[in-house]
Amino acid sequence: RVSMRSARILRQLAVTVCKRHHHHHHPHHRYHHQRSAGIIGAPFSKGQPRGGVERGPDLIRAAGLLNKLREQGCTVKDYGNMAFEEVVDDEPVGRVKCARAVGSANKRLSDAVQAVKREGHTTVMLGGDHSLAIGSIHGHSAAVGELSVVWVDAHADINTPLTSSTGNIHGQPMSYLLHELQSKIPVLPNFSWIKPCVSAKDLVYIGLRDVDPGEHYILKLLGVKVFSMSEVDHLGVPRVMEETCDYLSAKVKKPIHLSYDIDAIDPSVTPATGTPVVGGLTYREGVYITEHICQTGLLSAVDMVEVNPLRGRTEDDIQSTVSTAVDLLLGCFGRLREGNHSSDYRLPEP
Ligand SMILES: *[C@@H]1O[C@H](CO)[C@@H](O)[C@H](O)[C@H]1NC(C)=O
Ligand SMILES: *[C@@H]1O[C@H](CO)[C@@H](O)[C@H](O)[C@H]1NC(C)=O
Ligand SMILES: [Mn+2]
Repeated sequence: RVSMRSARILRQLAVTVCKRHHHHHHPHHRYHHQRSAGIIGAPFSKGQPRGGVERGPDLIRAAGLLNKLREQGCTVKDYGNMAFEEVVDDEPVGRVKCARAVGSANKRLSDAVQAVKREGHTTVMLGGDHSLAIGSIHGHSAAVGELSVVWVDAHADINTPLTSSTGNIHGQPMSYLLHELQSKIPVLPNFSWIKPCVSAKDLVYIGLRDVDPGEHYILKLLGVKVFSMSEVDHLGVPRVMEETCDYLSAKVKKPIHLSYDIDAIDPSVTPATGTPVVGGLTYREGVYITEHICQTGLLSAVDMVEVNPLRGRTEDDIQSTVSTAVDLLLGCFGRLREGNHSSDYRLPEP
């Protein structure tokens, strides 16, 4: 088994070789897999009760995401915002709220993600609430096969419709996607298209600090790899990331789906979100996670969810939340905090 460190060195070598090629042969193929972003806006909020989160995609774009990605050498194609079906009479099914709207929206999103993956991009799904991970991960897997999922969040979002105390589907997406939980999922309207596509052993959580009893039971039952904030405190984020990537690539290196909930970051930095929880990741820890995942060369899809301007008390709250979301996405596409210069840079002579 190749350790992540040697994998990284191999990758750096590959990059050097590619750079040489770049001048002579293949100008368009350098870093293609991680340097081409297909942006999908998903202004959807019915997975939870608070309005405002549907404004996430436009705010993140307005903060300059596309230009900043291009400035760092990334090809960007913006597929715009999706339109979702209006569902009337979306009565609760048991405790589950807005099942029809959530099911229908995620079906569309899954189809969109499949199409964008087939065009060769790393998909960037701008939410919207975290129920959208159902369609995003489903579509990603339908296009590329088995995945590793890295879920960065204050919450595990793994309630089943029957363990959930709120009935909000943004707290349940992983339960619909995991093979191991299928016998525990009741029939819901507009959910019949979902085929479970993730194995518990291919899932890693980072940043958990608000886990419901049923969720905690499920995580232990399935033996899911979890780096809660206690592990982050104990090990530090660099070690957490080494262990995450070693764990996920122990056998085969699968494409990585990074599902990033902005509430993973501490609310002192990202307050404009629906369910903030104290004691989160620092800005630097949050960015480090994206840098490390980018360096694996395996990042194939990213979700950035739960940015909600109506939950910020001040303009600064909103600005800090949105610009952090942008920086996390830049980290996913190779931004270097150490700085950067072009290979033909020359110092000016006096
Ligand atoms: C580094 O700088 C060069 C030249 O400005 C640019 O083309 C390249 O994309 C940059 N790389 C990153 C990772 O920012
Ligand atoms: C979702 O449910 C609504 C209402 O029952 C129905 O009109 C619609 O066609 C369904 N959509 C999908 C994609 O299943
Ligand atoms: Mn979440």
